[in-house]
Amino acid sequence: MAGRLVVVSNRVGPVRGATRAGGLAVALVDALREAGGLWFGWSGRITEPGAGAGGVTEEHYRGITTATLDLTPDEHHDYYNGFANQCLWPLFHYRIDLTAYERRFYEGYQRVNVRFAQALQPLLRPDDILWVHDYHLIPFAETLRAMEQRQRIGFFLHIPFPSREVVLALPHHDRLAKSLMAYDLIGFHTQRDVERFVDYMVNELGGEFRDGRLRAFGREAVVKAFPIGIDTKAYADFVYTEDGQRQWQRVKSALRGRTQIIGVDRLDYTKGIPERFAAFERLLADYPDARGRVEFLQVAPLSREGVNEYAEIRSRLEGAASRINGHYAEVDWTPLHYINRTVSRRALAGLYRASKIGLVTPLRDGMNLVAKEYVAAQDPEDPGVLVLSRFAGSAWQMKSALIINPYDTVEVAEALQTARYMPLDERKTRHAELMKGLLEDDVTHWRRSYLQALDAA
Ligand code: ADQ
Repeated sequence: MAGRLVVVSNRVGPVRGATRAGGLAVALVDALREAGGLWFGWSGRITEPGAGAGGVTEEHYRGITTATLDLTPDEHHDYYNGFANQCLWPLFHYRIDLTAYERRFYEGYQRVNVRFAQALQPLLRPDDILWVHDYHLIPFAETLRAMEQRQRIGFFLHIPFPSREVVLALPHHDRLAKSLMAYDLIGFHTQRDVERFVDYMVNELGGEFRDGRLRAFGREAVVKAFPIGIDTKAYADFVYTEDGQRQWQRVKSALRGRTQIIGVDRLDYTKGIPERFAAFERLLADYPDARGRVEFLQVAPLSREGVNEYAEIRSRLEGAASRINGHYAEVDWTPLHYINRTVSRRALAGLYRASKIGLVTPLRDGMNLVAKEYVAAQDPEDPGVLVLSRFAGSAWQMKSALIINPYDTVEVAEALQTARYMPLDERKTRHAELMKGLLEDDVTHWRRSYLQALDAA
């Protein structure tokens, strides 16, 4: 790649060693390290206007520069909680019923994109290559283009692109579509997302699509799927770290030979956690041999607490958990363990390893990295079984999992029962097939292929 890499995302994560949180943050930091680069976005802080919210804070660490801005309370309300998380997020996950559209959200969204672009512009060099991430920043490139910036700029959407009828419910959808066309490369997780995007652009907005290139609004962009992966090798090694081993041993001895099912998600209504609880309840109701022998551990740290729907789903799950335990628990057996804390990545690997079944049931998900982490953490000689929603992007790659419809609790309960009794040979075969895919399409492959395509776009 020729120039310096500039990554732009809503939130800039920590770049120093052990504190690096999610898989995406790690992937981006690695990309920036490889080429040396700049990471630009929100600091995570909310500051009153005039109290420093306007300025850029620059930090340097091992060849990576981070440049961050604070949001004002209004910006945070309208842009982040409002348009991004109460409008685009639910809509793109097919939850029109939860989509709150307010004119001021949209205006705040545009305003923050302009302010971010204005703040980045003086830091840019003519041969930089920009990689902009996710639904918070759709208008970003168009704003930069209006400031005569001619660098190569790519966009990657981490959430699903919904079908045309759903997009049409969004006021100003065509305005946003036009903004997207200011990018040179528009990347999605799956070929299905590409197809839905192209269908919308061509059949609704009169675009033309040929040989992977989309023409619309007098502009041209390459449109392509780049399924994100995890750092598969490193993840498999997490199990053998001190934290991983400690967690694994701790759970194993607490289980006393029982089978553990595990679910791990940010607490979000797209992840299908209530449906998952219901499927587990069905397992206990329909298969009495599971009672006393199976436990379900759900780890779901709270997220986006400023948005109402997140408080609602939280109390709904607390109710369901206590109902299930109230009905089925014995003095020496608690069927459902529900934890709202974040666990370190290494400890999480230990939890996955101790769980004979990974239960991943989003109602819609761009990709879902938990499914991949669960498989990577298994013992190849005695692996657990992944039960995976057909509505996760990862289901298109992970065909050797037990693929289910998360709305059909009877089907999910059956899959859990199948997983419980799956013979070792079959578990090993499925796991080997899944691992082969995870090792080939890992996170390094994802970012290299994206950046190559951007370079060539
Ligand atoms: P998310 O919606 O956050 O990401 P996901 O892909 O599952 O969903 O990633 C979650 C990450 O958070 C995983 O790495 C997981 O280990 C971690 N995590 C979850 N719960 C945790 C806990 N209790 N403790 C510690 N870590 C925890 C969005 C899209 C996805 C897409 C990703 C990447 O919604 O569809 O896969 O971006 O593109």
